[in-house]
Amino acid sequence: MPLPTTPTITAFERSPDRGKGLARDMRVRWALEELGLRYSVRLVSFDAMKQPAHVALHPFGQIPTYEEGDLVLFESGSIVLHLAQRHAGLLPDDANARARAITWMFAAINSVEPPILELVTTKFLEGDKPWTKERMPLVEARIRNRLDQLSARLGDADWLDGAFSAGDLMMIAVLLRLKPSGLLIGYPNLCAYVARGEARPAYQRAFNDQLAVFTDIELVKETYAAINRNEVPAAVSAFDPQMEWIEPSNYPGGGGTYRGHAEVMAHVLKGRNSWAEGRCEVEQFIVVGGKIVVFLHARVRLKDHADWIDGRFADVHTFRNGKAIQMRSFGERQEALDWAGQ
Ligand code: GTB
Repeated sequence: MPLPTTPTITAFERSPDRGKGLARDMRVRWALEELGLRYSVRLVSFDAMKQPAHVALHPFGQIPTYEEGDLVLFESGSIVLHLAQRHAGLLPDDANARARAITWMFAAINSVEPPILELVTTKFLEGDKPWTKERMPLVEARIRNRLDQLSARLGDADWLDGAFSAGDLMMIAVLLRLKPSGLLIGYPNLCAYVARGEARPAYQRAFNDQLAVFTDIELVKETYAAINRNEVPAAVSAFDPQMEWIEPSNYPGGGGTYRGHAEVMAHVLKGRNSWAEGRCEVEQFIVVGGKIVVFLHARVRLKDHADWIDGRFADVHTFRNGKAIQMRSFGERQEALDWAGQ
């Protein structure tokens, strides 16, 4: 029997919200966590999002996308609906209740999110325009109108229609975008509704994972930047003192396992000191659980050599509780992905 495919989603390599969970990959992550599904996250830069390879997945050059075997989806609402329809847990079994839950998903993205997006546009994209001061109260009034209606419908219920569903997931994800504006504060039942969503273990896992991307990726980037600058102590200090650094036997020097800062430092210094010139560039980050797979392109000329070594390989950095505890290199990128569990 073929192994089930681990889906891959895309997310910002560097989210403008610095990992506060406001970008739309968060709702997809949350749904995946609610359903107990494994997934990996390919991180894309703003530049990469506009390149043909990404536009082939997402015609508007945005995140999130969703790949599962041959299936490629974009639009966060459609991805969450796909997941909720294929796996039990986010839509009721009863056909009418199911249709109502899907209606709430559409209501979230079609009736509640648009005025919230207008606010974001007015504030951040058109904030310097002369009409902004006059426009803002109109936009806020349109949001309040929707919040009044939603608050009246929710009343003192926990969720919008019976048990928690994909409809609540989408609605809460949309309402969360209002947090920075303070507009929710006048609606105690909506604030409690959003807080109930945020308290769900699946939400917490999704939130912590997307936040970890922001912090852990910065550490990994700094490791390679420090090696390129020939500042090996800075590169190694990003790791836990009990770290392991593992290279395969087909690596220069025969590979090996190095443990702790001192041993790793000596090994990396030896390698780095053999370079006459060159760089090791990160081409792609893929996050699989607590592991960050880094696709690298090294172009290095060794001392006393005229020719350049030009190779593509992969490192996998393992994090536990925000600490980098292991770095394992692979000559083949697919091997690295397999080892990380993708
Ligand atoms: N309708 C699509 C969907 O629901 O999937 C909309 C997708 C979309 O807007 N994606 C945004 C994007 O890729 C990210 S979520 N933007 C880049 C671009 O268009 O070039 C919007 C977003 C971005 C940042 C924050 N933030 O930092 O707070 C919050 C939300």
